[in-house]
Amino acid sequence: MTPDVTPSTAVLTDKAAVAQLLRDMSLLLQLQGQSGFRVRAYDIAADRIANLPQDLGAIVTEGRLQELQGIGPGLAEKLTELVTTGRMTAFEELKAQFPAGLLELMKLPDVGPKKVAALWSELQVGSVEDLERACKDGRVRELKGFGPKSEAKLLDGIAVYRRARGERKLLGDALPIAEGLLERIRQAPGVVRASLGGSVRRRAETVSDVDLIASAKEAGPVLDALANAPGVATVIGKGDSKCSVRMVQGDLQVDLRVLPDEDFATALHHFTGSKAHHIRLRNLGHEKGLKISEWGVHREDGTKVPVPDEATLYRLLGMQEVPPELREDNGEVEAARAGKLPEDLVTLEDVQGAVHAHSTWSDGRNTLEEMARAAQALGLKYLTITEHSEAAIHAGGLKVDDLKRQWEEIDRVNAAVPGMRLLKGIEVDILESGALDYADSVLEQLEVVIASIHVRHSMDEDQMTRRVLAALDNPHLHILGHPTGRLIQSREPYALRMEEVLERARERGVAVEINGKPARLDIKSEYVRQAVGRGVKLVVSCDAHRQEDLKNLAFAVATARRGWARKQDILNTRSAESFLAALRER
Ligand code: DGT
Ligand code: CA
Ligand code: ZN
Repeated sequence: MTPDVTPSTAVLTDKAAVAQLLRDMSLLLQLQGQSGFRVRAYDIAADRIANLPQDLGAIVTEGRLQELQGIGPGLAEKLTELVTTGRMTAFEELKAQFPAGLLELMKLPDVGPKKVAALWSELQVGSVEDLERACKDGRVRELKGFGPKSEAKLLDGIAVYRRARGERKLLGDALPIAEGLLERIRQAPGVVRASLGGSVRRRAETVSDVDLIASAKEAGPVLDALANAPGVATVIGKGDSKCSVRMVQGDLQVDLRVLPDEDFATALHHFTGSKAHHIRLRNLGHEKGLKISEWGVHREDGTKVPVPDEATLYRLLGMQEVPPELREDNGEVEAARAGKLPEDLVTLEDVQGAVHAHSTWSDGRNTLEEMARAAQALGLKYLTITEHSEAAIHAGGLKVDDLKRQWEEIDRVNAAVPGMRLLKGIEVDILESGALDYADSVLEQLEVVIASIHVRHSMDEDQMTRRVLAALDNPHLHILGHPTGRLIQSREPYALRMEEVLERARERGVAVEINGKPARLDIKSEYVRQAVGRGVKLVVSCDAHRQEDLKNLAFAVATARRGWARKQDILNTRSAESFLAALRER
């Protein structure tokens, strides 16, 4: 592939993925026997990119890579190629000189470039499978620096790695890749319609893969568009109507199915799932003499019922159309049959202001003005600035004096960016006692007070519930932040009696946050539904620590929808004035 020299649009902007490729490049150079500056330059650049506060795509398209320390003209050219095309020719050429599975060895725990180099040059170990065999045959212990113990450790490491590889991916990692590919598929020759399917379309918290569905007279060129897409690591399989690939980024598998347009709606519906939702619909169809399957809807005599869109399918079954986020067999089928499904679930377009943002005043990467302009660019009217409070030392928590200087800066930015309003807020720590980290005399001066727990997660259920209830009793509190403290796949929620917390929030008129950070999604959709049922006020938040994080709002909205929240349930769908008033209603 020839490098695209005009840096037009960026296709691979994930900093972690780019940094990983640079580290792989460094390893391959070492395996080739090179050392010194050339090798180190890739590692230095990898660190630079991984820790870059700005948007990588913008830096590349604006030709500003060389302004970064440690990135010279040669590397800048290669990086530009990588970011704008998804490939780096120099890397591809070097990689072709080694077995395909060699780089994968680096992903094993405690395996670095030195070990990979020894295993490859001494034992011709070129893949995880080779290494497993070599360990089991007792050949690895013969190498200098390895012994029987290292063989056992490597085998354990392989088991850990294989388990992790089977793990589900965060929606926040998969969705941008899926949307990029969908855009490409839509532009492929002959495509009539195309959509996301599966758990990604349902906006599940985690997904095992990406499902794409498209319609076209001829499937071939559409399947090719996926197989040749930038960022594809391997084509796993390709047939007449289906193509599966694995992406460089996140090791993510993507399946595309292409059908004639008359089958699009039923196929899309089938591959959107969930399976549990389908089973219910199939049974309903059966009662009406209709057979619903992957292949469409058929009458008992075998004739096909035309189904131009999903709405038609639901109409045939005598029910309201169910939005994809609700298709989990959690009562949506009964509600849709009774005509009781909410038709005004909150949408991203409904949201007027973003809640929960940090700036360089605490642990954020962008200035207040940068955050304000980025929020405006997304069409928002206001942004709640909520830095950490004094107790959050590691997150750059603000002292009361800092806070006053920050308000002056907020006034300045508000004057400089017309049409955008930064609200003066705080994310105040809930201390162990349940007291808030600032005195009431400070809290009462703030426009928005969010309170969250950041330390002492491991109290027992009674203690933790008392702690949160005490915080909710503070008359200056407006919003309870990330209420359960979970991090998806890495930290369990605190032990907490959520029903009591939601009930107290309702009594006190405190809103509960739906945090949109993809690893948090806190509260989760099941609790959103409970909160809506109890009449608890809710906000959707971005928990932004840099300007790109403002997009997290979309994940908060998805979680809200999965919890059946309507526009009226979410306070930041209102204007700034009305939002502030609603936070103060008791
Ligand atoms: P995932 O990939 O685990 O995150 O979740 P899904 O829902 O995307 O599942 P996936 O990719 O295995 O299949 C996509 C959809 O295809 C699924 O939601 C429903 C449909 N489907 C797959 N296998 C079956 C099946 O055995 N029976 C029925 N009724 N539908 C299926
Ligand atoms: Ca799937
Ligand atoms: Zn927080």
